[in-house]
Amino acid sequence: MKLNWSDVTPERDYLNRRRVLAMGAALAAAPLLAGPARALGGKASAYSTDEKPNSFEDITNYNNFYEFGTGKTDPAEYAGSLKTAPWSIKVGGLVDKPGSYGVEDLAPDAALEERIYRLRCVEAWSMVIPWLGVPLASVLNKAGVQPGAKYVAFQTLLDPKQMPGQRSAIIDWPYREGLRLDEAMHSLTILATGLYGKALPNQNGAPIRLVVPWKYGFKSVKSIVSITLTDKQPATSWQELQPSEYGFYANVNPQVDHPRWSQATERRIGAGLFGGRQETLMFNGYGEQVAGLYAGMDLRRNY
Ligand SMILES: Nc1nc2c(c(=O)[nH]1)N[C@H]1C(S)=C(S)[C@@H](COP(=O)(O)O)O[C@H]1N2
Ligand SMILES: [Mo]
Repeated sequence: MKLNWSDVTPERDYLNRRRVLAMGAALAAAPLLAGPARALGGKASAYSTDEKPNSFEDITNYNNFYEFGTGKTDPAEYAGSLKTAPWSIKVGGLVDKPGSYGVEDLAPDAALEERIYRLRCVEAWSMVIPWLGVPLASVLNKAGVQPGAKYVAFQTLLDPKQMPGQRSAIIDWPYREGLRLDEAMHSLTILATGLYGKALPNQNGAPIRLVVPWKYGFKSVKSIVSITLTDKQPATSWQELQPSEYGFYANVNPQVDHPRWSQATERRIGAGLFGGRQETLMFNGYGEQVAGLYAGMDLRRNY
């Protein structure tokens, strides 16, 4: 089976020829996702930005994945040994059909969509990443959300043998995150299983991770093993660690500074030494789609 880059890059010419050739080699070496490429059918998603995506090299070599170390290049160096197949995700709590699901059950290849999203880390750097994924809503609807459910809680794998970072108590492992149900059901919220047209590299949260583009990156929990519907706001790792710095909502907001640095601007990875900083946008530029979720809420208090 051979896939051309043009097959997975509908109407987009964001890569130079050298990169296309490099990707061709990468595609030949990695498990292919022919389904999604065809499913894209030459149409770019209405949800995608037309900003230039970061290079595959940047996206896979500058990461936050504390399970493999706190350095930006640690995940690329150490996450390779994570065993991502077989992998099951426990869906439970207030759902009609609780159970253990395979990645393929939750995000079938044929259902994958490309979403080119900005990612804004709370540390004030950013990237543009072409994800492949399915709306989280499609997964929750399959499980059958019960009327009492108000929040969704997520957990990363806990396995210090495979995840050496978990042998240090930086975080109360496993990494836990959560969303309000309406945030989880929003069409921008996806579970990603790939990027740049192929399976997710381990350092980016293989085999399946959350992507919530209007929130700081730490909300987008990697290598998920459980999804639980609850009636109470779940405890989350960063909020638990330092509640004065990391809130439950963590919406990107240039007007609310981190106690130790400004959030008004950001450094786009790959922009080069003289690329300068760019202004951070409210809700990371997704305000038109998501501001309504927070109508009447004090975003300074609910940071
Ligand atoms: N399990 C887990 N998920 C995680 C993290 C982590 O350390 N562990 N880091 C978060 C942070 S701070 C960011 S910015 C994004 C980075 O995603 P990327 O490395 O794919 O760009 O992942 C988030 N998800
Ligand atoms: Mo982050």
